[in-house]
Amino acid sequence: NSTIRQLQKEFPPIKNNLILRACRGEPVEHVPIWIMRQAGRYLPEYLSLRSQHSFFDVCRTPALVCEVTLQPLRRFDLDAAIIFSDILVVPQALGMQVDMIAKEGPRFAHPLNVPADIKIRVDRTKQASVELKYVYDAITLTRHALNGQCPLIGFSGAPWTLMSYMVEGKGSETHSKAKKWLYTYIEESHDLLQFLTHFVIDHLIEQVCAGAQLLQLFESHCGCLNHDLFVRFSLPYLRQIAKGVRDGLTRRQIPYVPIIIFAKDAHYALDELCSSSFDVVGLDWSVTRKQIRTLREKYPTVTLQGNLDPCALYASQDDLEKMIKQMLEIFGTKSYIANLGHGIYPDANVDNVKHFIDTVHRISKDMIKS
Ligand code: 1CP
Repeated sequence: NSTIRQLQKEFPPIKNNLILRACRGEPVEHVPIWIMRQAGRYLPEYLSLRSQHSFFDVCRTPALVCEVTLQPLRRFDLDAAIIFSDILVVPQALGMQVDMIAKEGPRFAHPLNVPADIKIRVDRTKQASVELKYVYDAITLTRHALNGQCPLIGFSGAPWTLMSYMVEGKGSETHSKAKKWLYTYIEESHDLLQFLTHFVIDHLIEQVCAGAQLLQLFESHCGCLNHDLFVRFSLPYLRQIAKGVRDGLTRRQIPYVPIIIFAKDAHYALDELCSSSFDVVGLDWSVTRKQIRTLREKYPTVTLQGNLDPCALYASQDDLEKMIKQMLEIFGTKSYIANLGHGIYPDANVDNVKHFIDTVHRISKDMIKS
């Protein structure tokens, strides 16, 4: 612990803290922007590195994580870096085998079919600080390499999203296998979600100890839940994480860092999310202008993030500019972080990504000045 604190003291001073100010609702010169999956397959330099290393080998090698995390920052004027990792490092840390299959995505060798599998496949004695040390080492290295250019975001998958992968064993349209647990193995589902919650809290706190300056929690699989299932099987654990990270950092005497909740497709629960003590609520691209205006009126102290359709990057630069202007007019320039409304696609046009970032900066700067 003392080594970590020593290292933290030696981190270079921050030059651009716009995104941290936006999280706190403080004035900014222009709206900060980062892009979900900004390090990834749309960048030729990422593909070139990936042709030599497997996905999880990159994740487990701090020097490669650092390189890939910095790649988009060399091209674009981004206001945050996000550590290169994956939400599925958590099930791996618990002893589950997950492989990344080219053109398909993640695959679990032995998913959880019935609750009895939990005892065999999930090792509850594992500790984040030990199993995921490679993530924390990568964060410390990258924070130094960033040299204060902008803040570094740490992240984790949320319990329901992790559980649904552990049961389905891969991506799914309906998540019906995982949802079946919520109707048939109710107690066992809560037990697994509760265990994952404690692990995720530890994982997030360790990332902050290692140097993460902002956190994002990904609850990506809300589209297959309804309000009732969300309130029972997702929301209580999200709230525990917000509180658990806050309390854990206080206990360790580490300054608080803001937390972003990105619950994809939870358009039915925006009120609950905005009143859950997260600093920032990320909105996916399907949230309407009307919903955004209502949230702004009801929750003026909650910072919002989002929500340009990732496919808008296929549009002409003139059309893109119109959409950006509209987005800035709806969200406003205060308590706002510009982003896409989900991860960028592998065929996104790099010039349009640059145009998106520069245009958000230019237009918001003019709006703030006038
Ligand atoms: O071949 C490759 O290089 C793999 C592509 C890839 C990348 C670049 C995967 C596989 N993961 C990542 C990195 C990643 N994943 C980051 C890095 C930081 C960044 O630049 O943003 C982050 C934040 C994630 C988070 C993640 N992984 C989520 C939550 C976000 C979301 O999209 O909703 C999810 C659901 C995953 C699982 C995952 N990992 C990879 C894929 C293709 C998927 C989705 C599979 C599916 O369910 O269809």
